[in-house]
Amino acid sequence: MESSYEFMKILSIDDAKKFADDKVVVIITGVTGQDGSFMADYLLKNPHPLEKVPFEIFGGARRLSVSNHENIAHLEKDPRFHLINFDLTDAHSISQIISQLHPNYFINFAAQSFVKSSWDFPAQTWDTNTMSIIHILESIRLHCPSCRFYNAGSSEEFGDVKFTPQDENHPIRPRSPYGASKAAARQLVKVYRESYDLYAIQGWLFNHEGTRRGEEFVTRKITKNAARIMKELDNGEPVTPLELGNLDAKRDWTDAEDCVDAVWRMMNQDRWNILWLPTNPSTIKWTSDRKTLSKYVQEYVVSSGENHSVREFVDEAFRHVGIDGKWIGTGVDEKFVWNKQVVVQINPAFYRPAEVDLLLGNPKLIQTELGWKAKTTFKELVEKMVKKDIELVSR
Ligand code: NDP
Ligand code: GDR
Repeated sequence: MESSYEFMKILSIDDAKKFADDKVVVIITGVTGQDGSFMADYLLKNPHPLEKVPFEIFGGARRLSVSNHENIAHLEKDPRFHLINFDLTDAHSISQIISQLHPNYFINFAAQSFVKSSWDFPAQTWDTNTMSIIHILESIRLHCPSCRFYNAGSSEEFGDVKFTPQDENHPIRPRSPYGASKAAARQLVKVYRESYDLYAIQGWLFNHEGTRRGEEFVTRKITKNAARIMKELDNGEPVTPLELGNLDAKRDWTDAEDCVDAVWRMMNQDRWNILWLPTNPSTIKWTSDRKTLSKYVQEYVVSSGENHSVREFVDEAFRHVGIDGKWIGTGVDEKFVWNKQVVVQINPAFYRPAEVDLLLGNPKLIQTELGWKAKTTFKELVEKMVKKDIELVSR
């Protein structure tokens, strides 16, 4: 039976079960968001690394009053992709899905993912990002212990950084309720991995962006507004400046489409990890040797290994729309000016109660052990995002 929602069809668990039989079942939560939707695309394009059986992908989405299925609309007709009801704050929904569908992989991208909101909604951030991880881990332990679990960790866990670049040995020093929620989730994942031999891991992904990036995150905010301002100028209309907060913050921005490949490698380390594959290539099977797997699986830093300031991102994005502006002034009075028009200005409302000034990841371990490397350069990433926003604004 299908649900009555007007958006993409959402399967009941009973109907979903029929599709799950004898398949490699992958559950992707947060599938309406950036990473979840790119992960679904990636899996539908790539074969499973160890088994010849096809994937069946179940995307978890929560009910909202207004459709948010834009990122997955193109998957509606794919017979291997299904939507199911899922809410991280509802332990019952989590247990139903895991006990009934018996997933082989559970990839948790769902979260309250906006750092700035985490000061406004600290308890909701905690319930969504941390309490839920207990529910997922408990359900996996009880109903499906061979399921591989990935939880989306963050460079925000490093926060107030001690050394640069940050690698897997960097201490956890969060600066926001969001960072703290992910750091606590990491400890839970570790405890369950070690206590119950679960393949449960949480990578440290640094900022990653793309054409499906949420519009409140700074990169997408910049590319979207660069396209808007380009259009205003082309039409001879007055320009409404883009307002930003801290221009000095530096981030290691990677392409989200590159990052989902890294996540999949982390979830299949018996296929990709060059350190222990050669020692026992045929005996480590992905469902059969949980003890070995849980003992050896690693959590990796995933990043491009290069960082840029918000100011540099502005420069690059606006250059792509033909606005080669100049920065004038300092502090809250700093402005990006082109042809005597203010194009970007500061609004202190976008400052945060505590800032993470600089993040730069060291991706050496994942490069060496899993053969992953960011493919897209910073310039290519900005260009791709700007192009998409020009296309959207021109419709
Ligand atoms: P998005 O904000 O694009 O997506 C978040 C997803 O979580 C959305 O689909 C959202 O659904 C869903 N969600 C939020 N609350 C709930 C809930 N209570 N129940 C079910 N679903 C919920 O995030 P990204 O794709 O950018 O990030 C994916 C994950 O990776 C997140 O956990 C994030 O914290 C983490 N991360 C992201 C990084 C990045 O740079 N992108 C870097 C490091 C970590 P809805 O549409 O209904 O709101
Ligand atoms: P971040 O991403 O907090 O790093 O979290 P965001 O794009 O929101 O901020 C990056 C930096 O830009 C500065 N900034 C602004 N940020 C926003 N959003 N809006 C502005 O107007 C603005 N002006 C300056 C911020 O202060 C900050 O320093 C992202 C999310 O995807 C998390 O889920 C993820 O865990 C981390 O990246 C790694």
